[in-house]
Amino acid sequence: MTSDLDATARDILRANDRGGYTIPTAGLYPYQWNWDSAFAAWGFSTFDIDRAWTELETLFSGQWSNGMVPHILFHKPDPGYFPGPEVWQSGTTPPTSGISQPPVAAILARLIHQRDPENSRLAALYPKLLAWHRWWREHRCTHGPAAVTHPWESGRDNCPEWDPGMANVDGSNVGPYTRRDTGHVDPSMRPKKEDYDRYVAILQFGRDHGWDQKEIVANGPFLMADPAMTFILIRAHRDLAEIARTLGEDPSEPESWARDLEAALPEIWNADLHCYDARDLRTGTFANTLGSGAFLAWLAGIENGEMERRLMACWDAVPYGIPSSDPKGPAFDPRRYWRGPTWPVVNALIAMGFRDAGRTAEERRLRGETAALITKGGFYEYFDPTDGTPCGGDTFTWTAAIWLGWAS
Ligand code: 2M8
Repeated sequence: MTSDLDATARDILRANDRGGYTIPTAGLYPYQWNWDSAFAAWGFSTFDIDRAWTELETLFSGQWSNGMVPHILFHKPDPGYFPGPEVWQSGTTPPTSGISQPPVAAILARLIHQRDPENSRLAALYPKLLAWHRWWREHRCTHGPAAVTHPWESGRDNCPEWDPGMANVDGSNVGPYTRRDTGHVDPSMRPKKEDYDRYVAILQFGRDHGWDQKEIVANGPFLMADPAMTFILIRAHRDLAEIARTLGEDPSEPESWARDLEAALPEIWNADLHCYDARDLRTGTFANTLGSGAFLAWLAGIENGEMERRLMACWDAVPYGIPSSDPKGPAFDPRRYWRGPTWPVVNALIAMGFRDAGRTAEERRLRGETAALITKGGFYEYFDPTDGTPCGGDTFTWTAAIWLGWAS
């Protein structure tokens, strides 16, 4: 059984390979996405190490001169996705989006290197990773914790954490546009029209200001501190420092960036919610909602008893995986994208934290629940955590990749 699924997962990665980069799934997502691609590289590393490094190299071929690695690389035009390169207008080669995505590449490059002790390809990537991490430090960590300037930058597009920031975005003047996502999958599982109007409005602000990072952070329509991004960055900075040591480079910069983010954690501790919470940096208000981002504390090695009791109660409320929002909270919607479903890719990151904290029982439980979803439902994008129903896109790259790298 397992070996059949291993073969299917490898076939999915090969079928989604467009020559040097992998698309998340045909139709719905026809381009190279940033964190999907880093997971794809991890999956490839289990059977084709050369292809794994190539995936990361192609991802960094889209790096901007300011160090940012964009969230989408538009290698070849495809009318099946909105918003495409003509909307973002990056002015770069290849054309890209104008925002970034969770920087998991250093975390996964370190795991890939453990399978391939030869240093040359990691050494070539290292300065590019360092430049990207410096971009995060200079343009997204100016308020202390890591911030996102667009819900798409977080990777958890319509999660309830973004509701207070989105409420202040005016989406009424964006002009006509045609969504493509709702033609590929069930619209009831996707963000709503009012969400898309605001996504487009935030995009238009950045584009109309020539993607000037200082202007976007100072005056853009959306700026929220993100616990998930903060925890991922802490872990990624530390892993980058380890990579530096392996290569004989100086690890002190990424080490100090990780320490500074740790020192900023009290700013996103919501004492009423008993866990880390997103915070609107324009108004100072907390989202007051428990999401899967809070669980990534373990990925950064952050623990406390109060948080643990709260998070475990949230997990215990569903049979399958970590839900993307609290099943007992008012926003919970078990099949609507990031407002309740469980995502194998986030489970894999949380499990890395459990493993490193020596929490083998929790790691085993999360692996078992995630494997059960895939075994019963297939390699879908995400799943209903209350009954395991597969949702979103099928033959999904990062689900196949985490199967090979972790869940199998
Ligand atoms: C989803 O996001 C894109 C926009 O970036 C979309 O809905 O069009 C998110 O799940 C994101 O995390 C993911 O990287 C992307 C591709 O799988 O899809």
